[in-house]
Amino acid sequence: MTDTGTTTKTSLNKFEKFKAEKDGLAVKSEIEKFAALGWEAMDETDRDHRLKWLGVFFRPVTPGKFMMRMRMPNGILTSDQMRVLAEVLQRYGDDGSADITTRQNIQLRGIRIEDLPDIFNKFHAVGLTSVQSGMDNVRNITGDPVAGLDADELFDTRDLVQQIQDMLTNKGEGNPEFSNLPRKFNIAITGGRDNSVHAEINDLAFVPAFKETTFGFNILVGGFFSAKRCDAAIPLNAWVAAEDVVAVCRAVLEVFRDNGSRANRLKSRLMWLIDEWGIDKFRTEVEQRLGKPLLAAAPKDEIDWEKRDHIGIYRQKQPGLNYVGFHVPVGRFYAEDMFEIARLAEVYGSGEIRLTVEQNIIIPNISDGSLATFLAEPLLQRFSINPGVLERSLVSCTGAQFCNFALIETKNRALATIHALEADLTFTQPVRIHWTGCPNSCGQPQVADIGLMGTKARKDGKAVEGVDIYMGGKVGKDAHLGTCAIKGIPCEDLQPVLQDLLIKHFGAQIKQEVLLEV
Ligand code: SRM
Ligand code: SF4
Repeated sequence: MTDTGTTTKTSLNKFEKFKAEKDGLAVKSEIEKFAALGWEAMDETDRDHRLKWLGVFFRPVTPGKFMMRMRMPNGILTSDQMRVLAEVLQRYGDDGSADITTRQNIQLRGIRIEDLPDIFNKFHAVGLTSVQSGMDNVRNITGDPVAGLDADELFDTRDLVQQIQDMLTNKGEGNPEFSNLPRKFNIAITGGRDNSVHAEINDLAFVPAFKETTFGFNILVGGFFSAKRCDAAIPLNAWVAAEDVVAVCRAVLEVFRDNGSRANRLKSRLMWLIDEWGIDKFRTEVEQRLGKPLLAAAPKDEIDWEKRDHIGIYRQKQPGLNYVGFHVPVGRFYAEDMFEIARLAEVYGSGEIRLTVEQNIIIPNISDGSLATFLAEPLLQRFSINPGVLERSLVSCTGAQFCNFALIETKNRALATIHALEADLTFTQPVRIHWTGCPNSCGQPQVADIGLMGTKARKDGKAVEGVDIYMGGKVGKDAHLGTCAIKGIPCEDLQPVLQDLLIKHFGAQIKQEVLLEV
């Protein structure tokens, strides 16, 4: 690997140094050894960092109880796979929970190191992988959650997403070619008209566009959020046919791998390299790796719909079949829910389960005739197809319960706050509220109507948990990022501030009965 960017060998950051000493993927062959040793006796760099190459995250907040981040290409899994995830969690009782993530993915919690060999065997048996899902790797690749179901889609993203994942991970076995990037990397492909993957916040995104009459994708590059800087992706001024998407992913990643800065981790994401070179040089380098010129971008893309949330009952393009999206509050669920979801998908659908970037679930292929019985299932009383206006689009990152970067608790607070607001207000329009526990922005506050980012605030001379409030995020057609509008509101004072914003900017009204009480 070359290092032709601004970096020299002597200025490698500490992550680069430990990667140079031993590649992250090397721990794959040491799992039995770690399991026998136990987490306390393990080498700290293997435990705290390299295990993330296998999707296993040491949690300083719950030492000894690890988090596992899976890969769910296009956010799709089978009922057998969901059942295996549930079986893994079941063993951990109250310690075991799972989260649907903002990248259409699942994370498991409570995992013990001694169980890893057995867990990996179970994953292997049903075609699941967690490889290269953390650290300096490509994250879960997102695609349209209703790919292959939506009558209006322009392209079914499923196969392409799987092909890219297979290329990057050597079919889930681990691929050293792409396991030592300068930093994390996000890829999204959308084939529908509503940009359901938030293309603009990915390092590399493919959005549908016709070149004259031929279908393909315009390419966007460099989108990212970090504590230091957030940017929407910019056009590469390139259009690619579907059959060249995998090769373009490879070319872009090779350019990033070999030229991205390995000195300052705060300036290592792809956009920093694009800044340094300019988009024209970056494009030329990608063409060289690709071995052929890229065609100029199509003059317009086909993202011309408002974003859908997929909650509710929708007809599929296949006659007589429906997909049903239900809301999983802040994406949190447990082993018994997962067994139940697997059962419902098998009994009523085709055994397929889908996840959305809004941390919700879709079960497709439910026949008209079985819809009524499906909707009467007890699970759907808790995971509603018709949740409250604010709850419906609530998104939250992990926060202080499990994440040591967090400045505040998020998931429970997010739910309590919107329930209190829903109790007092009536709404005439949807309002998307996103919570994130720190400036890393995993909960994507910049894409929300109202984004809440954890911070330390001051109240009565004391440091308390607080939020910075972001406004103006727009998703779907003409997506753009919201910006910080109000800083440092103590969490305990947040509800009246949110109530005011909802009334002033989103047409909410105080309920008559609440007014009468006052
Ligand atoms: Fe994230 C680091 C959770 C999506 C930006 N993110 C972390 C860690 C691994 C930090 C840690 O070790 O504790 C968090 C694990 C907490 C835990 O126990 O769950 C974490 N990120 C998450 C998830 C689970 C949030 C969620 O509740 O859904 C999401 C997992 C996605 C997945 O399946 O892979 C998640 N993270 C995101 C996103 C949103 C997205 O991809 O659309 C972002 C912003 C977009 C981006 O990356 O450009 C995001 N996470 C970060 C960053 C800042 C990256 C940077 O360049 O500085 C960090 C910190 C880092 O990498 O150094 C981070
Ligand atoms: Fe943790 Fe911060 Fe990401 Fe939330 S935004 S999961 S608190 S790193």
